Amino acid sequence: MWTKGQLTTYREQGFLVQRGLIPPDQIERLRSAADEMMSEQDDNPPEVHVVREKSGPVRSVFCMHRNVQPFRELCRSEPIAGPVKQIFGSDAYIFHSKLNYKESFEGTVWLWHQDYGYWRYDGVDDRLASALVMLGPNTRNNGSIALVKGSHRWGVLDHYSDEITTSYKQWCITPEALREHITDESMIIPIEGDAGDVCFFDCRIVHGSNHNFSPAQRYSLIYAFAAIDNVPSGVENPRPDWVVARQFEPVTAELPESATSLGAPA
Ligand SMILES: O=C(O)CCC(=O)C(=O)O
Repeated sequence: MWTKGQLTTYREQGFLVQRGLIPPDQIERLRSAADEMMSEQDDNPPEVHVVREKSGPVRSVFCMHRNVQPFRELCRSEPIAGPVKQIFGSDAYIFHSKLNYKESFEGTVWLWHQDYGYWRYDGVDDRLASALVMLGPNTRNNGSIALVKGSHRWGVLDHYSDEITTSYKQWCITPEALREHITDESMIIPIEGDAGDVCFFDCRIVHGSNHNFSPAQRYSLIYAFAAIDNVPSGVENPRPDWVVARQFEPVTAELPESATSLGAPA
């Protein structure tokens, strides 16, 4: 559970990093399950969806939170679900989840974007937040995520659909909007860390990450949560279930009443 100060920092910056939140034995179980999902795909649960780089290695593994036990367990545990419920001031469900893997020397960029730049087309409002759990070292050289502090207050910037840069069709912020808003390199905050560190971030924060040009693989696990009553609606061509979960099971961490009344959601 967060203190009032942590919740205030999250609301001001649009993100909060907690070091060593997940213990090494749990990280070990997550890593083994992740490696299994990446290598033995024929046996994966049917909803688990793998996306590969153009050059072959796995880029993302979606939807392990439903039936792959270590992933299911983690997103419902107090260290992760507790702060999320405080952020929303309500219960939450998993909107989507993915392991973003970057193979050494081959893992590719995530261009600058705001998650809500495309999630808004899924028929949800902006009461969404993510928890990025590092399952190994995340460094500038292996392509750790970078965030622009305070950018969650900029509104939704102009996005376009990039289908050229990587193997994954991605909604990205236009270069014109980037030049207008990110006017100094010091605004970019690299989030480096080790296994067990977690970065919680707002769905409107501008973020991205670089190519992995190091010999070390990068493992980042991202759970995206939505407030329990923020369910997709009114969309003509809904995206598939592996990327927009349509199961609204509440996360189960129990919180005392005092935890959700710390401050009104932004
Ligand atoms: O894995 C990363 O480095 C960034 C991923 C990301 O921005 C996203 O999944 O929205």
